[in-house]
Amino acid sequence: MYDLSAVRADFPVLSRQVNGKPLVYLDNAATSQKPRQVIEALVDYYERYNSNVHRGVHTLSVEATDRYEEAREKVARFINAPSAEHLVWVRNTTEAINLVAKTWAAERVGPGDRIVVTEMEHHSNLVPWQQLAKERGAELAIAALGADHKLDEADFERLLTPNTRLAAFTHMSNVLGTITPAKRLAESARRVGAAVLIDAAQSVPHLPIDVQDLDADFVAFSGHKMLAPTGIGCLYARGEALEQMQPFLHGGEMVLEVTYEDASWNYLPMRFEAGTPNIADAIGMGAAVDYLAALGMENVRRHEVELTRYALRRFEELEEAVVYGPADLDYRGGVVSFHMEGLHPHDLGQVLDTEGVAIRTGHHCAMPLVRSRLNVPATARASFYLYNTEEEVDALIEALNKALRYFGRAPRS
Ligand code: C6P
Repeated sequence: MYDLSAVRADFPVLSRQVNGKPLVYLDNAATSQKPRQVIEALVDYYERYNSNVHRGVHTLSVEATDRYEEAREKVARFINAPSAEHLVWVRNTTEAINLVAKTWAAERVGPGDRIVVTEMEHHSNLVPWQQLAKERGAELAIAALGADHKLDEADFERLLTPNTRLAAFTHMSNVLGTITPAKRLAESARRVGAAVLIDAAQSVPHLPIDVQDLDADFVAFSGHKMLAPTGIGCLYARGEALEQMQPFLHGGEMVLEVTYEDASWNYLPMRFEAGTPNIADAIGMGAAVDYLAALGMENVRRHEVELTRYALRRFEELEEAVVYGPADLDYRGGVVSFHMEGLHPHDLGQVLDTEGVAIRTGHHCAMPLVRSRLNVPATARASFYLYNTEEEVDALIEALNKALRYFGRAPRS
């Protein structure tokens, strides 16, 4: 295991106070905090070699290009992609999924075809498919969750018909923390000839990931949830899948030869990276995966399992709390969504903020799951990361008790 207090010392924001209390940051599923090493990588780029990439022969441009491409290689190694050519830089998971929907899928999904998703998708992995299905006269089939909030694998299998072109599913739910058996699901989808897209926004930051082992066609994730800056993310695509995709944006960098009449496309993955890219943040993402790799993703996962086990135990003390998500920690990440009887999550979030505790409240961009499946307008959600501690879980529980007293839901002690 790693030294938790040394890790915490790397994150400047963790030493700040909020409303006169030490910050307890439990909104990591929304975005993670950044270690000094990532912040310094950004400063270093802007102070020493700020320049455009793939364009200049001068020293700064060569340095920037080298660091930018090195970052791509680091991320490729981090997820065990066969090579960096399989990684397209995008802004975030949402853009990665839309890129597939607007290119690969738009050309392959037609009337009568089927796309399979699950009941727990984030809007980013639901709305693009819902809209594509509408445009193309295709059908969107939704695999159910079991009573335990794990994916009902039998239902998923049942929906995989020979006309299924794509199975697009989350690897970890941002609301329930549910981890899906992505490799098994991908194998099942392949058996009917469907392609596979994995929304790995919540899994790449928290679990060891091997995209070759998962054997998916597409894997989408965001840098900002894994210690990297905002505005940078990745689409991993299997070689054949990328080869088959037409570019989405046309312009500089994505072309090889241009005449007034026509143009030919650049090599992979640059074909999908039109215009000046987000150089600094890509380099920052390289620094982020260096940091995660040095800790070891098995250690990150182990730490979060123990913290989640502890949090779930402490939540049992709160009679008023309905906690969602699987009890089986093999199928659960560090996310605890809950509802307090008679208390609106938004009010709860505000009271917790006065105690320095940052959680997210709302539908978490998974409105159908929260409203139709969990049957509540919103939930409160605490989400953990590699730097969170049991003392912070205690602070959360204490703040919740305070909120209950404040709203007259518990005896004043
Ligand atoms: N979930 C949350 O608070 P972007 O915004 O593109 O980086 O990530 C979208 C996304 C896609 N899939 C899953 C499973 C996600 O959790 C998210 C982002 C954040 O839960 C912000 S809504």
